[in-house]
Amino acid sequence: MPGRPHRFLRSFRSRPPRPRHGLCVLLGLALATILTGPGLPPAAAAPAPRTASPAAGPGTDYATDDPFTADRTTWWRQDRFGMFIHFGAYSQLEGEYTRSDGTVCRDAEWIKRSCAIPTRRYEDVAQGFDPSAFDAKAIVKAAQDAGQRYIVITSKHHDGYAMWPTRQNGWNLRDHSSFDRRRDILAELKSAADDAGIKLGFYYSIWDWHDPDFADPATFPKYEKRMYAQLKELIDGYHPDLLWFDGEWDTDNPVNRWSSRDGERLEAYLRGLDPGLVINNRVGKRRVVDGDYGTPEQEIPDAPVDGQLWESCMTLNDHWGYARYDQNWKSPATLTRNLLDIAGRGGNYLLNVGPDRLGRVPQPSVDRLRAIGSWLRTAGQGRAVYGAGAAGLVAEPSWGAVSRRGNTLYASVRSWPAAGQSLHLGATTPFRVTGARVLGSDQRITVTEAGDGFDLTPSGAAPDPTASVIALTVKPPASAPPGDGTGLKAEIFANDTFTGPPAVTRTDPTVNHAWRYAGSPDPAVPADHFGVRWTGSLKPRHSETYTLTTVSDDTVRVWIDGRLVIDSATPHEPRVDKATVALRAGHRHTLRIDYTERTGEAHMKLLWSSPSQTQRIVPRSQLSPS
Ligand code: FHN
Repeated sequence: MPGRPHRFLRSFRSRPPRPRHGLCVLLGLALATILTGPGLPPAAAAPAPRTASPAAGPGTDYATDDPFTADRTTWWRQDRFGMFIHFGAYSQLEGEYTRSDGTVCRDAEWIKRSCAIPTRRYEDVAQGFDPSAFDAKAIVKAAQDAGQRYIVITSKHHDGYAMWPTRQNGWNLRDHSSFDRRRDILAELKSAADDAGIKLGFYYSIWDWHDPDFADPATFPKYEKRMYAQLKELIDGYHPDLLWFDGEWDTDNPVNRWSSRDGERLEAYLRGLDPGLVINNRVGKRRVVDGDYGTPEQEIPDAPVDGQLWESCMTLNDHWGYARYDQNWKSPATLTRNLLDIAGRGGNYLLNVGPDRLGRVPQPSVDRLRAIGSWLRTAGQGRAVYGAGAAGLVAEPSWGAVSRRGNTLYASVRSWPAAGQSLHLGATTPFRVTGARVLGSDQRITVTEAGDGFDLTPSGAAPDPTASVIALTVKPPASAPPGDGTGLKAEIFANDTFTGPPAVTRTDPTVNHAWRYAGSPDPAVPADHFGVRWTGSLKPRHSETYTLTTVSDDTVRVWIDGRLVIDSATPHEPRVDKATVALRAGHRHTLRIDYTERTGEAHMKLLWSSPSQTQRIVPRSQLSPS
């Protein structure tokens, strides 16, 4: 019986749980109780069959912009640091449950499942839930004090308990608790966040342990209908800036059959409701083609993620939900350094708090968050994070992190050199340093060209034990002016062998397409068995080694100046391929891309990056059809 890995495998919790068999009997019992859940109000009429896709069909392209550069995602890419809040009926138990036989079982937001709490018993627990001390203004202030510029709160976790007065069932904070029925904590949080200029997102679990219609394929459409309706309630009622999906992975108890096709349909529905939404990749199957960004959990990628924006989510201790016994708090220095590592690799940091049963954020959490905020507010050190991103121009050093914001590199030094010693910074492309200063100190920094880069020699001690920031003003290598390109010539074949004349010939401004299951490049072209040949030239702005990245399903081959640089011709699921090519600023390099869709999903994106250029879809201005 699959489930979340056992405690000693806890570190794997951050990955979708894998089937496990040791808990079969126990969880089998839990399954029996889950399926005999509370009497629910009559379900809404059965929805359209799951295969229907509201907006799909040949000629549909779900890629509407490039998340790396879109106005829609600008706030998210600039803010960098957010607060995650895990708060729900499980919080009432504060991480501990005493079974009828007197044994004590511990977990947080998974406690119902981990401790096999009978549904009726869990419902009684929820009935006693009364987070009367929930103070939205205090929580928003804690986020502000931390320097967190967006908040994501669990609106519904796996236990299915809604934290707003949903009309889809009675399993929610308004209708099934001891809480003041006049209050709505999501509305309170939305109001406080708006007043503070902080963006608000909702976490929503697809996987639902409580809804009896979830587990059975025959009744899942009823659950799905309620899920769509709940999400519409959240969007219409609270206007969130972001939706953070979870519970999308294959698992049992109850069986979770969520598919990439389900995710395609849900994402299209949500973007139809609000085109401005930012949505994570767990709306689908946590892949590079799902949503706007990837979601590594309890870990930090060691470099910018290929093909997708990303956000690392992490706990302050060892639990997402509140667990009163868990005092294994990460230090403020570790947390601040995590944030700096993440910003230097172009990611976001979503750091979690778990309020207790009364709705109070634990003081150790508040203290750590405040310490991070204090570092960010000191001597303008926050400029190393907010609006900053991957440094590109330099290799990540062993002594700290380096982020870039405009023509300033922020070297956040954890291991300050001894007096007279230097820090080496390896350059990945030639550039000049025209200024250097230590934030929060008037000491001098001597910058000397050395080997593959520069030696930085401070004249004084580290001003900050957590990390001291050396701001380097740089003059990047000369670049060509923005191009006046119009895009690439696209020959679209109604077959996947490029046979005969193309069905459609046009100019595509970029190669940024998500046709998914039912879409295709043109209404005249079927959703399966088609091919696209893009030809023309690309004109880089920098004379550097570029990384060309494709995100493709089913096959792709790329030629630059007649040389095959990506050959991914075996049909595949959505995948990333890369090539490094030396390009010359202002020079037209010939480009050809042969892409085919066989059956199933269809995706094709061409991105690039270089030391001077962070990752993005190759822009129209740099592409020409000849
Ligand atoms: O199972 C959940 C877990 O409870 C928690 O919500 C994390 C944080 O996003 N996500 C899932 C585990 O990947």
